Amino acid sequence: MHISHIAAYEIIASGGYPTIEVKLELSDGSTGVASVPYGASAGSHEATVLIDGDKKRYNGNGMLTAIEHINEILTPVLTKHTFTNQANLDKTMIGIDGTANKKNLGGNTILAVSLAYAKAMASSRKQPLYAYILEEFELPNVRSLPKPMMVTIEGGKHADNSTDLQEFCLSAMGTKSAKEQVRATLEAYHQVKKILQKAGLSTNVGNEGAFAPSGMTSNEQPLAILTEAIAQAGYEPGKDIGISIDAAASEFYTENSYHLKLEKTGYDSKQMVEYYKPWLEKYPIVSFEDMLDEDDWDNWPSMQKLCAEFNVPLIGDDLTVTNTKRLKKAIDLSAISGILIKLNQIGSLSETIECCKLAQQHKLWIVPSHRGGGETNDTSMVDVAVAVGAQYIKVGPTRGERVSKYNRLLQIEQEAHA
Ligand code: 2PG
Ligand code: MG
Repeated sequence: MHISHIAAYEIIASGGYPTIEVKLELSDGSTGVASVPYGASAGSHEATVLIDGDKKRYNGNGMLTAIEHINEILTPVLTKHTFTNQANLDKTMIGIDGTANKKNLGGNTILAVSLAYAKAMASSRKQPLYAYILEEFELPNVRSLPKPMMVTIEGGKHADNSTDLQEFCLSAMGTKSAKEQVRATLEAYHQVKKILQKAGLSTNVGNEGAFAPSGMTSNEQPLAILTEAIAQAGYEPGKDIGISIDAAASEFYTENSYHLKLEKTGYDSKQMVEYYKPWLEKYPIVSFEDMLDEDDWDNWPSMQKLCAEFNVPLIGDDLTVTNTKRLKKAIDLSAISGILIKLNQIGSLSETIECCKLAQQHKLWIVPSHRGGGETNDTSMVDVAVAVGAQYIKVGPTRGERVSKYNRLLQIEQEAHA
């Protein structure tokens, strides 16, 4: 079987700028369509998102160069070869790019083709995407589905005038079905809205469809609101639903100091770790993510040590960027106990799965995630999560490009029972 045709074109992502969609056809007529997202608080060690830079189109954010790369550089090579597996195809594209961060072709360019190929192959084999991934990468078959880590209050780069910390999530707990987990987290989410309204705080939403209230008085306030909402929805905080935080701390770290506007103060790394400690004592915390800067390697191990005392996984995102090299370093330093997975951080399906496999070997939590800059309705991240036996998927609660992920999860569960 070989690739007979690749069509690449711009579509609009949730941030209002274009992204790439690819439709790929195999010689047996099977097709796969995939699109890729981009971040708002992207880590500086991520694969390059190739944009045109032509200020006359979309403020420089067009994708015509990426599309030209697909048409003129990748397609002539990819349609000439027959690939025996996914890794082979991805390696060929990575080789053509020839850089560590995919700066020539763009991680977005390579990933769009990589995922479209995976979907076409899954269709050719009459398999759901997650089953194709399981088989193709010889992954162990994990039976439990990932739980929702639902971004419910957002700030940082995702919303003006809200918290300094980027995300406060409702994370489902226990062993209920995905259907019940989604229901529980959404019921608590609706209570959050009521609590905000009662407190006179706005219920407008940010990039990821989570509430972005202005007028918050501290970065701790959302924790109290979420805890109250869980109980008001009739669930037990810390048993049925808990709270996950993504500080996205690189966004408020400059000149060796973490600047918290709401608290009108700045902290060094050690003080920052101390700042978080009472939250672990007081609230039903399920996980922490990027609580320190992406290059604050010296202090992540003490943050991890503190989290371990409370049995709370510390997840790397901007720190690790779905990159096996950075993950290895984090493991060697005992800096984390979980990893966020974003396919476009590394820029191909094979490298994403390689990273997940390393995380599995070290018994780290795996949490595939949506992106805050511009998402699409593509749901590949959910199939990846199911294939690698992820503990959670991190996705916002509302807006089409977010609920498409939860709906894919529900569909997978439904099909497994059919
Ligand atoms: C994060 C993500 C997703 P962004 O930091 O985890 O919520 O944000 O895509 O903007 O990097
Ligand atoms: Mg993050």
